[in-house]
Amino acid sequence: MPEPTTKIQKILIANRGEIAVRIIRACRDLGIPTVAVYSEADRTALHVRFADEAVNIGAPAPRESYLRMEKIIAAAKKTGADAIHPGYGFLSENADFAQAVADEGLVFIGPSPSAIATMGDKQAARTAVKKRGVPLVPGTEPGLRDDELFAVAEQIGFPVMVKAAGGGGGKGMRSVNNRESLPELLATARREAESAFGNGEVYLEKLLVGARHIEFQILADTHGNTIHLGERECSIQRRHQKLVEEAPSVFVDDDLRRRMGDMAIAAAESVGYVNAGTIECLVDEDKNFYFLEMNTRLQVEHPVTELVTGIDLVKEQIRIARGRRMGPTESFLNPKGWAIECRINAEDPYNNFLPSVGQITTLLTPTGPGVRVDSGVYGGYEITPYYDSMIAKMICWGEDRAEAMLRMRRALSEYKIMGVKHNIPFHINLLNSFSFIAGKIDTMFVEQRFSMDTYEASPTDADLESAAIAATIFAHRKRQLASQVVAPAKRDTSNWKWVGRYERLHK
Ligand code: MV4
Repeated sequence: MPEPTTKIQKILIANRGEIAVRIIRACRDLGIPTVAVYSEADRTALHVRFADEAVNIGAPAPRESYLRMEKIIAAAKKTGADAIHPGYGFLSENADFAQAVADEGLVFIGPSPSAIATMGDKQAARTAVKKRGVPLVPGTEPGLRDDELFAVAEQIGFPVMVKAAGGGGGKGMRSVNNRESLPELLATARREAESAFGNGEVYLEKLLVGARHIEFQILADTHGNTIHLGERECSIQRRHQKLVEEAPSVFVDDDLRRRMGDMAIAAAESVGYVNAGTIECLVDEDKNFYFLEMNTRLQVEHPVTELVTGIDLVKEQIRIARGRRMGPTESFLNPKGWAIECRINAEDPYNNFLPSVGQITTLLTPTGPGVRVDSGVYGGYEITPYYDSMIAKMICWGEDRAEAMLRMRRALSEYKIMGVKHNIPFHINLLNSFSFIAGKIDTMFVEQRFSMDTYEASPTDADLESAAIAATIFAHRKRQLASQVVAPAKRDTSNWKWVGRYERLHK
């Protein structure tokens, strides 16, 4: 008997920028026509140019366009799209949107509204996964009175973290260092949570310091198959914006991967999860791991998993939404090599990462062996202030971590973006940092131990230890590869200088 399938003959992409382009590409590979939606500010955006059809959905502000469910559903109806891919951000983790799409007889390419709702309520998520034996950060149960919260805080010990049930991704969280400040911070957190998420519920967790942020990619089909595609190391971040991700993690050995992978599958199964999702964890120095939350969407950093597994995650999402079984699982279980992603943001790393707007006057995008660039921009494109500042992602693959890093350094040095400030100098310096090269990173690294002038400071004992580890890593590489290690980037790595040299050479 043939497998039951859901008809998907045209897909509307309810997003913009690089992720809309990424999804359109998967659709084109599958021979599925696409519909873009766009705001007034995005008339000339790349996703509009690449889609087969495009519908204007309103003013630039997301509340007037990309967050308007009814306009997006109307655009699908008008163009005859039978499925909607939400991408990440915007409506991607909105259970009401997933329900509204289904109510209109359209396919939501993602999990069920109930799975989104349960995982979206971070307390409900803790309760759900706990039933399957998933390890949680020690913390409070839902529905406690203040005196009960105080008692649990004493029991688990300070510092603790107050987290909003309706938050996530670092939103609505704050640390509490001592018992004296708890009552006031709790009250403030409730007020803020009520106004930010329309849900004043908060809970406490023990604050884990110096842990790594490691997440597992999950795929689940409608036939009861749930698998994981390994981990991504996401500790390189600043103010909860990830900047660099890699797969696998230097910290995860085969045994830890097996145990964390089993945990991630159990967490997804606890809510009957279907489609692609991510289990976020903290892992401490002793390799104890704890479930933090589940992201019920495709993530920005999904390409690092794609490059080490050979899986096209967007194709798999569509395949699953069609009711088909997942592809041959053996290929999922054989990750190969190493992948690193640098998020290219229009932000000035020399000025507190201040967002930069304006026209991209010149754009030269790297390519060559092991280089993938997922971009939402082109030369002449105007970057507006309405949306996030990520304009592209560069993902490099190598046989091992050293080769992936060397290719990333090569590609970063080729990347030329002029007209707006961008964070490529940050990435170049990061890839020259001893700690990063040695894999000695945690979630505090960028904010507390890295600066754009790191290479000018005298090295600390920790730096020297890292350098020794790095030297060992590089000693295992060919002399030819090691010789490509370039000098640390100074301020003169700006594109202006590069263009100047180019012109001198050719006059
Ligand atoms: C934590 C934590 C430490 N202890 N919870 C951030 C994103 C969201 N998914 C949960 N996050 C964290 N939760 C406890 N109990 C550390 C993080 C965290 C983090 C915190 C501060 C600065 C950067 C961070 C990066 C990743 C995770």
